[in-house]
Amino acid sequence: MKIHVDQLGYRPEDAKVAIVEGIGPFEGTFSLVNESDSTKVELSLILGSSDFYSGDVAHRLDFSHIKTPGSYFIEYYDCNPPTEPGQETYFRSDSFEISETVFRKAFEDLVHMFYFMRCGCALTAKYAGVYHHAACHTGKTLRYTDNALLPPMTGGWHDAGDYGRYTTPGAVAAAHLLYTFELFSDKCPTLVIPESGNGVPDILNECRYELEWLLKMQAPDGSAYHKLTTERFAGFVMPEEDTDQMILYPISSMATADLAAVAALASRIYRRYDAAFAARLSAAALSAREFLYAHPDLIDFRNPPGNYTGGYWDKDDRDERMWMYAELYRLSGNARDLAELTKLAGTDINKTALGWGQVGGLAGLSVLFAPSDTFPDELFHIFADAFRKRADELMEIGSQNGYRLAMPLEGFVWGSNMVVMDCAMTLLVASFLTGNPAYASAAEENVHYLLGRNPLNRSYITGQGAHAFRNPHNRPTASDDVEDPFPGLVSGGPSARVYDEPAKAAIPEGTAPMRCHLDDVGSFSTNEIAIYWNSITALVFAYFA
Ligand code: 9MR
Ligand code: ZN
Repeated sequence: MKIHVDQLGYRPEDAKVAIVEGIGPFEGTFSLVNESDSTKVELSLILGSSDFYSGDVAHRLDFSHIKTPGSYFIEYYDCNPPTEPGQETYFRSDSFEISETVFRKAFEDLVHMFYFMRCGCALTAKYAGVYHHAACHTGKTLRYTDNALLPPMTGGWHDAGDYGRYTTPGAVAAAHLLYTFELFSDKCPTLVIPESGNGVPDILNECRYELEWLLKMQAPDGSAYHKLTTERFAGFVMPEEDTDQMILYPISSMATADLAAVAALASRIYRRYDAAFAARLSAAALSAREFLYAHPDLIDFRNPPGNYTGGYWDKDDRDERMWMYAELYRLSGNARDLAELTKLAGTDINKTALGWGQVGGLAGLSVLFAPSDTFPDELFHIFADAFRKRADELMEIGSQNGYRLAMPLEGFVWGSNMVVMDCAMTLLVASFLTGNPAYASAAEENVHYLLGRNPLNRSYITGQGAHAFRNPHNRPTASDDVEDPFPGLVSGGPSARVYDEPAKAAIPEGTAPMRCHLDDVGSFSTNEIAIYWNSITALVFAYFA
């Protein structure tokens, strides 16, 4: 028997559920124990049934009525004497807090993480502490298409556990953070980064580091190169020791549209802090759009022979274009952008997804949170209906799920935690649209899942909770001399199909999806980190912080 809780805890006014995993019978007593004064409140078990996602028989303890801030845990005394030697009769959960600010530090760490991902500059001890390292990836750039040797294209964030820099996921990660700022500016943390104190909110200082690099990824004709990486992934070395040739791979229409969209979004946000930067962003957005006007067909990207870094292959660029038209219309009010947006929104493209490959939901955020006279009502309703419909499906799934996870089974792919957070954000948008707090409450259940209320009793954010994962597939973590990974890293999460050797060896075929995770540095398909997994998590956590 195990008692799973959110290892950070719960906010006083919110629903509070712990999950009890086990077959029973449960003839003993469950209590919520206040750690400061050892007072106990008895809790009654709500029996559940067997749950396919986890393979568990999962029950619930609901202590939503307890609202007093403090440290707590849940315990269980079995009233029957042990029937065999060594049999346990006492169980307890991890400790957790009830506090209004229980998620604030996690949110800060999730945003601070991007500083540690910076490429092309030294991370000094002043800002990076024990995780300091020398400047990396400062060599010249070889352009794939013509073998031209170009000046170094430094800057931006490393994508993930590898040291590649890729335009589409980079643009999406920056966009998540920019929308975080737009929607929750009052919650965005002050960080300790080199730019701190310059009068610009730190989340924007951090985003600018990526945006400056993204601008370098634009070709003179307005198109955007798909990625800048070495031919193959580096070994497990520190970034400054990865000195292989950086190659600028060909353009794609996805990269071009994403760059246009994020540049337009950024231009509107930075305008009041730095007009010149906003103008550069706006010019980049407009020229990328011109390029795509002239090239209406998909410009695909596949790794050329001999290249083995991430592909970020995406066979459909309509969602990227839809997002671009939404942001460009907000930037320039151009009638053609509205017409193109309306046309695409009328098709069956996914309008709620917020990941690197499907960005229809980013178009949704752009439309739904615009000043009310920006877009025609009809268009607003197309996106609003899509979010509401999807949120209703997710609510239903969450209410059936043993661990209250509002995510369909298909979500257990490589990077499932991104899907967990994507679903949470869909629910938050529905809550905003309808004023119905039940959606936000369902979204929070996904936060609890991420923070340890899951069958593995594992917090999927480093440094947060009693049993946070510790061995990310992340090159600096594996090659520095520091025991702990830096805080605020989100693990990719369980994947129903695993692709790496350690996970294949450790996770038997047929294991329930929620249990297909291995906290091992070699498990790139379940335990890597990535900027766009962190950024979507930051967006959701901002709401609860
Ligand atoms: O996040 C990506 C995931 O959705 C894909 O299934 C997977 C395989 O193509 O690739 C993931 O992205 C990786 C990228 O290709 C290279 N850098 C590390 C990324 C995270 O694992
Ligand atoms: Zn680097």
